[in-house]
Amino acid sequence: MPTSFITVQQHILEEQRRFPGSSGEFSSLLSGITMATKMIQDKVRRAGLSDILGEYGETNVQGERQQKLDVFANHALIHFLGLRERVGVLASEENEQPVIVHQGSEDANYAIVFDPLDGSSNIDVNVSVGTTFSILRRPDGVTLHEPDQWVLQPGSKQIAAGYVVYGSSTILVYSVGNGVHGFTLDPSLGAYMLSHPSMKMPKQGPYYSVNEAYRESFPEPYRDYLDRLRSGALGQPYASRYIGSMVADFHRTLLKGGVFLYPPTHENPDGKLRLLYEANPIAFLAEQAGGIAIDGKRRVLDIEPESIHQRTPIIVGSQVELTDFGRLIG
Ligand code: P6P
Repeated sequence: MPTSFITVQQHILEEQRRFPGSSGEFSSLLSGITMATKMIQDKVRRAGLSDILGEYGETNVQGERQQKLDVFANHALIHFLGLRERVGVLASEENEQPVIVHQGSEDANYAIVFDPLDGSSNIDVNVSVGTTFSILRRPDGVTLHEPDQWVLQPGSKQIAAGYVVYGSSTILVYSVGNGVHGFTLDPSLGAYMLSHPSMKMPKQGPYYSVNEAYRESFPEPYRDYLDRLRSGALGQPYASRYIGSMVADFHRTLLKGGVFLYPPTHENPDGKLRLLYEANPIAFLAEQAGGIAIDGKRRVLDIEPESIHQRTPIIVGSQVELTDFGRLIG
């Protein structure tokens, strides 16, 4: 059957045999993501036509001025994921503390961590934005009275992760640990249709992606690395591509290969991107697609988180570029 006739629901049903202890759980969890992101994309597509643009007038836990779409996206995800009785804890970029969903329910044994609208500062200028998510199983012996412990787990414990990029089309990319698969939203059907089965990151790519405005504040090995990419030392010339929206920059890297990096800077010495709901999901997908994701020293997925909103440097991309970086850093 052509891939275009396989919906994400059908695909999930086939995949969930591989979802640990699944009994329809994964399809229920992911349907919460698909429902919420269809509503988000509807608002994103019409942002200029309604009063959804602009600032909400409040500041979030990150100290960032909340865009109205941020708030809408956060509410949509909390609502639809909160309807799933197997979900016990939700943690969002927009909320300082985790949200306990099913107080006292013995059936609740999943936590979902998400950034409802990554790159939201780009909304007003019509640049791609995205939603990222990470699904974790409740650690043995942890109760709903310890919600932080549900989410403070290394990325290697993710049982599923993915993102939705709201770009020229709306694409959901996810993995349950059995490869990476992409689904394009068909607006006429209102369904995510399989469009990118078994995605594999090219072993080397034509692009490097970094905010070069901060070059002088990168640690020296990062500056040396960028010089190597530009000098042809990796056997080919590179072009620079930087959207300033992590999901879009990673999506291009996944499809075309190359490297996306957000190094330590003077302003963000621990990097800018958040470990739990930005770096971990894309690191999980990168590795599942044959790529590599490190924080400059170790696998992103091996980092033991200490706080929900902690940041990390990230260098993620193809085998050739990441192996070269590893040799440089030593
Ligand atoms: P800078 C968007 O605000 C974001 O969190 C990521 O989506 C993106 O990769 C990064 O920040 C861009 O940061 O400092 O280059 O503007």
